[in-house]
Amino acid sequence: MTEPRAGSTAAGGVNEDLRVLVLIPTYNERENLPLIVERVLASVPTADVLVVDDDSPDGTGDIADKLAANEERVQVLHRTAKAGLGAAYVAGFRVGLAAGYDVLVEMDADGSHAPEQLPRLLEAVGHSDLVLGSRWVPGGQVINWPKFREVLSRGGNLYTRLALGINLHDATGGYRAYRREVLQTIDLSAISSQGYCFQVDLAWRAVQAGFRVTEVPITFAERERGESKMSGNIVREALLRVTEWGVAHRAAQLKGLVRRT
Ligand SMILES: Nc1nc2c(ncn2[C@@H]2O[C@H](COP(=O)(O)OP(=O)(O)OP(=O)(O)O)[C@@H](O)[C@H]2O)c(=O)[nH]1
Ligand SMILES: [Mg+2]
Repeated sequence: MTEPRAGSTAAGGVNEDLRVLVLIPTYNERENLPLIVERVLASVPTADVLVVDDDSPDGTGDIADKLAANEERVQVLHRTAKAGLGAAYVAGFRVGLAAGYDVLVEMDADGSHAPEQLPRLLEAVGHSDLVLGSRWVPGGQVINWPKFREVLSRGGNLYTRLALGINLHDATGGYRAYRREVLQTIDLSAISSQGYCFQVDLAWRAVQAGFRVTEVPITFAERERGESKMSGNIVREALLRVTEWGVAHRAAQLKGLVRRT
């Protein structure tokens, strides 16, 4: 049998040469974590998992430790206090990069991001640098979402597309796969955004750095157990910062235009 060529894909389209780390940030997800980890391990037999827990008061960190003790593909990063989704991901990215992973995946713990759809993202990351799991492209959908959440998400993404002039339909989504080069290029220490804004921030930096960003349709399901950490502040932060980036971007474009003429 011949060795698989670097960059070749195995059955199902997932490139088995790539080392994949799935980052799962958790804050009070004790009911959800075991099932989501089991589903990831089963869906992509070559992927490892890193749970990033912010000292959840409900003991999610201990549950994560038990999962790690039973399965060598699972690791845990314990952080000392709740510092937000963005900070948890940045810490997880650093660990994953240092450990030499080729692809780093973002996935919520609450079941909204189906691990069974991960092969689709990993197949796409074979020919792009950042793959966004997208609710708002043909084939994408949301299940059990209240209408106001859908309106907020669609509206936020439309605004982002217009403000930044990018052709992305779900820049706020949090189910994605990054090639390590993207995260090595972006200055992670400069990222202070949280929530949805964190997701837009990274996508925007990737686009600006010239990376290929693609979208694949996903089915997003509302969490069934545990509490949401969504808040008005998260929405306000995103609106404000996307506007700032949009204005800065348009000003830079205008300056370039004036200089040329
Ligand atoms: N480590 C860490 N994880 C967090 C923090 N805030 C949220 N998370 C996790 O990030 C993921 C997304 O948070 P959610 O509360 O589901 O936010 P959401 O998906 O916008 O809200 P829902 O749709 O209501 O679920 C979940 O896995 C959370 O446990 C945090 O401060 N630290
Ligand atoms: Mg959620």
